[in-house]
Amino acid sequence: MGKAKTKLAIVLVLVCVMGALAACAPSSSESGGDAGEPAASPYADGKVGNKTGFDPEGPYIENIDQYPEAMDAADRNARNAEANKPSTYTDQFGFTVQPVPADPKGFNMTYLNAENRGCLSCHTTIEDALMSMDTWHTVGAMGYPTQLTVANCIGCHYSKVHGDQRPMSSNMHGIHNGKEGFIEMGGTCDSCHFVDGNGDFQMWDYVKYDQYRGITDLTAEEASLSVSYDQETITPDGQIFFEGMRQGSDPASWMTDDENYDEALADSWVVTIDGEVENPIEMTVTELVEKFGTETVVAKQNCLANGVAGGWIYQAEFTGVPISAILDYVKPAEGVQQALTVSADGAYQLNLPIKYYEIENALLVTEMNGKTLPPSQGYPIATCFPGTSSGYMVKQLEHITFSSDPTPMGKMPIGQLVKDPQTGTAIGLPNSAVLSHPDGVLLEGQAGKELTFEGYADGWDEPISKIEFSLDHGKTWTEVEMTEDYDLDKWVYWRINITPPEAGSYLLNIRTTSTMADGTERVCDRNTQFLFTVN
Ligand SMILES: Nc1nc2c(c(=O)[nH]1)N[C@H]1C(S)=C(S)[C@@H](COP(=O)(O)O)O[C@H]1N2
Ligand SMILES: [Mo]
Repeated sequence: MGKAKTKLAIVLVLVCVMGALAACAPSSSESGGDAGEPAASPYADGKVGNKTGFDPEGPYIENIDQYPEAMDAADRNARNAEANKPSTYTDQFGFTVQPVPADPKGFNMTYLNAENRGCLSCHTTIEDALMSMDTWHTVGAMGYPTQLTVANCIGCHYSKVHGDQRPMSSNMHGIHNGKEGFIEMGGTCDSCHFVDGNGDFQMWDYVKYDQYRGITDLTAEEASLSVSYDQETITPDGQIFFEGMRQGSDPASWMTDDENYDEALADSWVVTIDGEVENPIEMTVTELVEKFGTETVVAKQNCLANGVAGGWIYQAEFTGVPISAILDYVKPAEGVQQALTVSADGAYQLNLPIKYYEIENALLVTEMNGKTLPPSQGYPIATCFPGTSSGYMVKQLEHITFSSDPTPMGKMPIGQLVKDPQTGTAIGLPNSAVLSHPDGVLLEGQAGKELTFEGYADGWDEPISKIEFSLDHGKTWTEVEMTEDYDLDKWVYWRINITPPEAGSYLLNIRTTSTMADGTERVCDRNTQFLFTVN
C-alpha cells in the first residue's frame, strides 16, 4: 500500500502529459468523461488499465497483458460489425432483401446468429421447400411480392391436439431433426425457435423483430405518415395467388396454363344442379348464361388459411350467372339445409350451408376482370360467394346437390377460420399485409426520400373499424378509421407514405381492429410486422 502512495504524486504530475494521450484511453466517451480529460490513473506511468498483468503469484488470468488492446470495447464492436455485415439477396420477385438489420456491434449477426434462423435462412422460399418434398404437398404461391412464412403453414397445420392429423409441431420436427440436409446446414433447435427468458420455445420468425438491434424507431410524430385507403382497388392480372391443390396435390393436375385453353368448352361443359329441388337442371355454361343472364360484382377472395401478414387474398371484378336467378328456377325444397358443390375432377367437394347460396350477389362466375375466367381461376365456370372465402370458389364446377339432411356431405368440412395454437384465437382475424414489397426489403438510395407502401386489411365477415401503423415497436401509432359505408364484400386497400430520415432499418407494425357482430371491437392477436432498410 505504501508503494501506491509514493506513486500518487508522480501520477498527478503526469496528468498533464496524459491529456495529450487521452484519445488512446479506452471507453473515454462511454464512461462519460469530458473529452480531453484523462481518466485518473493509480499507476506511476499514468497508464490506464493493467498492461502488465498480475503477478503470477496473485490472481491469475492467462494472457492478461494482451487483454487491454483486445478488450478495447469500441474498437472490438466496430471490428465485429465490419466482419459481420448482414447480407442481401435477390428474391423471386426481383427485390433486394436484407433480412437482418445492421447494428453497431454486429449483435444481430453474432449473438443472435440471426442469418441462420427462421425458415427463409435455409429455404429460398417456402413454395420451393414444399415442391421439393417427397410427398405431394399443396403449394400456395403468392401473387404479390409477399413471402410465405410459417404463419401461413399454421393456417392448416394448426393443432397440437393429439389425434389431429396434421399438427405443425410433430410434422416440422419430423422432417427436420436428424435429417441430412438439416444437419449439413448446421441446423439446431435455434434454427426455428427462440428460447425466451422463461425457457419457452417461441417461433423465431414470430419474435425476431423484438430481438434485433439496429432498428431506428420513429415516433408517430417523427414518422408523420400519410395514410389513405379505398375499397375498390382490384388485384392486377398475374398478382392473384395460386393454390396448387386439385387432385391429390399432384402438380401435373394443376391448372397453370392460362394462355392455352379450349375456347369452345363453354358450349359443351355441363353443370348439373339437382338434389332436393323442384326443377333440376343440366345445362351447358353457354345455356346458363343465355337463360339467366349475367351480373358483375367486385369482391375480395380470401383464403381461410391465410396467415398473419399473408398475401393469400385478392380482389377482382367477377361476372357470372346470378345464383339467385338459378334458385328461383330450380326451387330448392322447403327445409333445404345445404348444398354439396363438386369440381369436374371430383377432387374438390365443398359442402356449404344454404345461407351461402342465398347471398344476394352470389354468382356462377364465367369472367374475371372483364376477361374469360382463366383456367387457374376455374374456367369455364366457378362459384363465387362475395364476402366469404376464396376456398368457397369451386373451380371447374360440375355439380351442385341440395339436401335437407344436416349431415355434412362430400370430402371437406365446411371451411372456417382456424385457431392459432399459441394465442387460441382465429388466425388472421382481422388481418393485414404489405403487398407492395417483401418483408425485409432493401431500398437503395432511398434514405431521406418519400416511400410508398401498399397493402390490405380485411376482417373476413367483420368490418374493419381501424388500422394503426407504428414505427417505434408499438409505442406510438398513426391510425386511420374506416367510414360508415364500409362494404363487407370488399377488402380495405391502404397506402402509406413515409420519408425515412436517414439510412438504416425501420420496422412497421400494423394493428388492425374489426367490429364483431355484437358490436365489440376485435384487435388482431398478432401485429403484422414489416422490416425495411434504406441506404
Ligand atoms: N376445383 C377446385 N377449386 C378450388 C380449389 C381446388 O383445389 N380445386 N381450391 C380452393 C381453395 S382452398 C382456394 S384458396 C382457391 C384458390 O384459388 P387461386 O389458386 O385462384 O388463388 O380455390 C378454391 N377452389
Ligand atoms: Mo384456401
